[in-house]
This record gives sequence, C-alpha cells and structure tokens, in this order.
Amino acid sequence: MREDICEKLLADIRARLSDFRYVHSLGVADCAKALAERYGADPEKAYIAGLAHDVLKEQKKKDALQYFALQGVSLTPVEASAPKLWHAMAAELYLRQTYGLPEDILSAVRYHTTGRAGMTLLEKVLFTADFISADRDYPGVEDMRERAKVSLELAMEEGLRFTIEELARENRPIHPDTVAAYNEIVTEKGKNI
Ligand code: DGI
Ligand code: FE
Ligand code: FE
Repeated sequence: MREDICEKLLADIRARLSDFRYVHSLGVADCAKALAERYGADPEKAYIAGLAHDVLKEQKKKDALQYFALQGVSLTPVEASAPKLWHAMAAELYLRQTYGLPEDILSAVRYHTTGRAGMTLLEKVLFTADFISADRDYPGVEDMRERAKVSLELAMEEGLRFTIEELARENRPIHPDTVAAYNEIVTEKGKNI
C-alpha cells in the first residue's frame, strides 16, 4: 500500500516539478524521515509528506484559483494576496482526492508553509525538514541544522522569525497561522525560563 503510494507520488512529482524542486522534495522526504526517527514521529508518514509537500508548487496561479473555486474553497484577503501560500492549501485537497492520504499527512502538507498554533509532531517535522533539507543552502542553514538537533521548536522559532521579518520588510502580508505558530513557540519557551 505505502510502496504503491510512494511510486505513484514519485512519478507525479517528477512530472510536475522542475529538476530543482524534484531534488528538493526528495531531500525534504529524507530529512523528514530522519527527524521523525529522532523525535518519535512515524518515519514512513514523514517521508511521504516530504515527497508530497510541494507537489503543486509549480502549478499556474490561474489553475490554482480555478481549483479553489471548483472545490468551493474561499480565500481570506491575506491568502488571496499571497500566492506562495496556495501550493500548500491546494496540495491538501489534491492529495486527499488523488491519493486518499491520511489526514495527519494532509495536515502536515497543509501547514508546511505557514505553520499554525497547536502543531502536531508530524507537522513540526515537515515544517522543519523544509528549512534544513540537504538541498537548502542559505546563510544560516547550518545554525538551523544545529537547532533542529536540539529541538524542533528551536529551529521553527528561528525559521518563523526569519520568514516574518522578511515578509514585513517586503511589505507582504503575514498569514495569521504564521503569527500564531510563532507566538505559541515564543510564549511556551517563555514558560520554561
Ligand atoms: O515551497 P518551499 O519554497 O519549499 O517553502 P515554503 O512552502 O515554506 O514557501 C516559502 C515561501 O512562502 C516564502 O516565499 C515565504 C512564503 N510565506 C511563508 N509564510 C508566509 C509566506 N508568505 C506570506 N505572504 N505570508 C506568510 O505568512
Ligand atoms: Fe512549500
Ligand atoms: Fe518545500
């Protein structure tokens, strides 16, 4: 069953994605599996979530909007003005319908870009893997990898801060789920001080 899904998914992402993003997806799958093993999530589910998370990343904006309309999904004003968020929202629907993936994998895919308050372990694993996979090469990635060895929350806090700072600097809207994820991590951490 799982092997079947992996094979079909692999062919799907190979057909839909550029070389660059295909390699990224394989890297996130490997990394998510390793993080799952380290932190006690299901490694197989983490691997599948990693393979699948960006399946619709290269979908045309017009097609994504058409897909949302067809599925009866209405976007909030922030979502409507942030096309980079669409691939995660659309992938949840697509992967449910096409692959019948379990809801825990679907929610990891759904929240891999923004995060949210009350994230599951699998959601945290995928969110973090997306930042530190082997293909990632941005200033600070080594620090992020070190943080992820200490805790998922430590890496996520830095990732969310980076995203929020960059978006604010560029006058782009910040999704409420991104803010909620950040606030929760910072306030939970504050409790331990
Ligand atoms: O798909 P990837 O490139 O692997 O990574 P991703 O799904 O985390 O997407 C990152 C992009 O999403 C990056 O350009 C910033 C954008 N993004 C993340 N959170 C938010 C956001 N954009 C807006 N407008 N608001 C957010 O809260
Ligand atoms: Fe993504
Ligand atoms: Fe990604």
